[in-house]
Amino acid sequence: MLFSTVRRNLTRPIAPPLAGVGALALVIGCQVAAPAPAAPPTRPPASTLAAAGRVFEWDATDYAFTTSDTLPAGLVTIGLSNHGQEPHQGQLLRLNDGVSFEQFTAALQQQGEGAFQLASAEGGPAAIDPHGNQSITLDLQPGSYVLLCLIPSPDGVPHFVKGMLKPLQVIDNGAAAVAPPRTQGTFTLKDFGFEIPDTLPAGQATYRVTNAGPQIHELGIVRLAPGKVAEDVQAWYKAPSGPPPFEAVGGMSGLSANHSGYVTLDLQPGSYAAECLVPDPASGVPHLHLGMVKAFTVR
Ligand SMILES: [Cu+2]
Repeated sequence: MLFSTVRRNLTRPIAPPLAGVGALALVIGCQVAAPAPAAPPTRPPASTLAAAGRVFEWDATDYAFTTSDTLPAGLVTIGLSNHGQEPHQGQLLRLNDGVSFEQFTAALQQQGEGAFQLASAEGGPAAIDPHGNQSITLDLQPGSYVLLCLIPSPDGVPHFVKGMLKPLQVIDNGAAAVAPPRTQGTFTLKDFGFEIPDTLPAGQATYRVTNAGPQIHELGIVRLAPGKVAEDVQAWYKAPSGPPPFEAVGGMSGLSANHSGYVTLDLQPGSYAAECLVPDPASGVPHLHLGMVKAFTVR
């Protein structure tokens, strides 16, 4: 009963064997985007934050996280490497003041993502396929946090039920603030769409990701298989059969409205899509099917 209850409310209600990104089909050809304005050379957030001891490398396996138990408040960079055989994400939630980890996990078992009302979504590395890695940078407030992976296995059971759920404490250690990473632009998430350029440059670049709300949104990034378009991704989530027509390459996990973070991408040339699999609370329909899928080209 626990599993079925959770599944009914899951982010990925159709329990695809893999999580990734969706993509809408308005792939109106390859729009020739204006060349990116002469942007300053990318400076990954790690360089600034590493000197301040604010870079953390975490590991995901089937089905556990290896992480530090605490994080310093303020800007931190978190890299998540997937050593498993299934895709994994790291979703950070900050528990509302007065809510305990036990209260949250009890609610999670009973209500699935309905439990998110006891917390705020603070981002994290989005779904990455095996052998992948994603780094994000967040400005964390002190408090009690939960790290979890919402992706379901092929058996439909979400990874947080299988062990990918752990408490973390974010502690104000009085350290001096560090400068935020330099970015090459901002991606905006909203009900229901992505404001992302049609073309992004290949190679490493850092972008600010902000959620204009009002619902929780994520930025999942998938690389489309040869010949596949965004509609193929949507269709696969509606009726998953066979391997997905894409590879999950990261992005930013769920952010509550008016929350922001930084995602550092290192994309190869190709066809991609951004997707949001967070369900609409009223209908349970993933945002992917409500307009939150956008194809883009990396060149
Ligand atoms: Cu969304």
